[in-house]
Amino acid sequence: MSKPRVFSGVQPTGNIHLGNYLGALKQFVELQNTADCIYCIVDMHAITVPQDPEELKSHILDVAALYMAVGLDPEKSILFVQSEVSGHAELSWILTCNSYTGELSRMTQFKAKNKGQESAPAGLFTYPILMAADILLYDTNIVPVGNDQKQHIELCRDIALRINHKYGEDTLVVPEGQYMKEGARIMALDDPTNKMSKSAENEMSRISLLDEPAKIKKAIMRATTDSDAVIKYDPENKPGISNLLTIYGALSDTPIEEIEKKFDGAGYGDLKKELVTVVTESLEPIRERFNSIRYSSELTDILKDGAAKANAIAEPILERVQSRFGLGL
Ligand code: AQP
Repeated sequence: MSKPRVFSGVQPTGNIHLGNYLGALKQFVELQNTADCIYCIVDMHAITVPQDPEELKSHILDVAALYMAVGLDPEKSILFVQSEVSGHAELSWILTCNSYTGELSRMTQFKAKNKGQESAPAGLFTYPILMAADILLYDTNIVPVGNDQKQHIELCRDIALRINHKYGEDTLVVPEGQYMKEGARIMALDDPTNKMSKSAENEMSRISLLDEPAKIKKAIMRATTDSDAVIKYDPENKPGISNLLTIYGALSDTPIEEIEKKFDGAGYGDLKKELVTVVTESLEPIRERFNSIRYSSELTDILKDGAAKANAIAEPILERVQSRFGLGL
């Protein structure tokens, strides 16, 4: 039996944080040994909000180097930049013509990002269609993502099923989302009712994989908790402490009950101090590998080679879809 095809991506909108790592990238690395993996740096998604061109270029290479620093191996996985493969935009248009404005306006991420403004870029509205195109362009079976993307994965499936119903059941492969048991949603340190995010204004709300130990310490020691002083996993009533326990457990591969036992009767300060050590020690080797990869001349060669491989897979799939629609000669 052939290996399942895996596709996922990260936006180059800033440095990858613990949420991206624990929700998505950890799965990317694990899947490399059992699946046929394609991992993308989705730069076209990044421009749904204004980006400084120089910064965007540099963030693309940062994310690529971070992919490899966390363990993605270009010998095992295809690593490339989305805008280097034109099929993403081409398939996206076909899917746009088969999506409904009603379903797009129900996307919670759109509602959160556009804030009801008439002047919000239309790309923010159609973003989930481009994401569906990214996935469907490679006949993907599995999409490893954080659970903030669940709604977008469901939309992708709906669009694929709708097109298959109309143009033939084998027009598109209908993918499944895959979510981590722990770490599927890491919350912001300053407000544990919101997810940790690259673009949040407060730097202390997140820990980026490249943060220095002093910044890590400051962000964790300041993390919002509660006044009840019991170290217990209870996301509904104790979202701050539960988030810290999730990060601790996921980075140290320790079940949460074991951490609760370890800190039974201890104070929040004790948990935070030890979490600083766990996070710092986990991120140090990643930072070191990043520094050796980021400025090596090989990085762009790896991405160019990845784009050529991705394009070779995408082209016949796009042609198949175009022909079902009667497009072209
Ligand atoms: N807080 C999170 N917890 C778990 N997983 C998360 N992901 C994002 N935030 C969390 C997962 O990381 C992958 C890459 O995300 P993305 O860069 O494509 O976009 P995003 O979901 O919009 O992430 P950010 O960090 O919040 O970026 P900005 O601020 O630019 O919008 C995805 O699999 C996502 O689920």
